Amino acid sequence: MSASSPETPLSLKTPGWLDWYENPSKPEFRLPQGTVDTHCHVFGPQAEFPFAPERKYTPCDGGSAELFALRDHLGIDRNVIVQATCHGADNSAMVDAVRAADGRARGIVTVRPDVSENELLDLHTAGVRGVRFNFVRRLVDTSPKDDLRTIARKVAPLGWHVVLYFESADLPELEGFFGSLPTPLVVDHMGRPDVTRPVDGPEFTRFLRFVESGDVWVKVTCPERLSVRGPAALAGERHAYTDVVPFGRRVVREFPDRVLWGTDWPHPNLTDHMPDDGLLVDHVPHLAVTAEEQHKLLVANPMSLYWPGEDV
Ligand code: 0GY
Repeated sequence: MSASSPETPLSLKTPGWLDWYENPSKPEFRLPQGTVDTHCHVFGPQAEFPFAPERKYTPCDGGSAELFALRDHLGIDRNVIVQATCHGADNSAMVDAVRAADGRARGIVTVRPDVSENELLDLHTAGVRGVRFNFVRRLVDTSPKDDLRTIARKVAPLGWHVVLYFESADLPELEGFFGSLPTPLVVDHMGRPDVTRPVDGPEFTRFLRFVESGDVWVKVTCPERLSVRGPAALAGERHAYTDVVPFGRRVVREFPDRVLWGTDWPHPNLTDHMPDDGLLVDHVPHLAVTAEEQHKLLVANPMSLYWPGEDV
């Protein structure tokens, strides 16, 4: 469906594009056995899986081989591979990666409202368990609610969930729509809080009340994307993105059974630095401070959502 012909010229990366970190450090924090990275992507490789014409950026390649190498390096067991917007609604790179993981990955797709039942069944068989709705304006042109409602109605019978990506300022406008969807909801990156605002202020509190209002799960992901302070740590310490910690910590404390963790590799659209993925793992024990919280965040919660009934 998407293989490029030998004549297809490869597109150049978006100017200023930051490539993923080549030699990530070994984390000090040992991830528990069975850890699931619930938010990562694959980019191409472009020669095999061309990027979508409607994309808003052209990334470097980041295929399944590199993703699985990182998985093994960090001590992760399984991945949930989320369709990246640079591939539009052509899920073939992501599905190919899920298949290559041989049972150790699940997928989240982007589909159009006219997707057929048979296409959805094929995706389910391949390992897909959710669909992503993206409301971030720099990534997608439109997100028509009627189309999204149609998609949600089609995937609900498969037991899938909807992954939501939005900016925190848009939650008041979107909340009613989210609440009307017939599936569990999984929110990317804690709803992208402005971490310069108080963690107990009205904006983040509103987000937490939204989480409380239904079957809503939260990815406590992307400190590197949300941080204003950045990766600077005290000399000799491996604790980066400290300004994001109170937000992640509050979510884990209030909803220990509905939080998920992930790397966001290969980290699309970062502009000031590319994180050392080893440091992202060392961020985890600041969010989930007890062994019980860590096991829920990293193993039990994602297993119940993506591999229900399966033992680690
Ligand atoms: C993320 C965040 C971003 C991009 C995408 O699919 C994507 O292109 O998800 C972003 O630019 O904030 O979750 O990887």
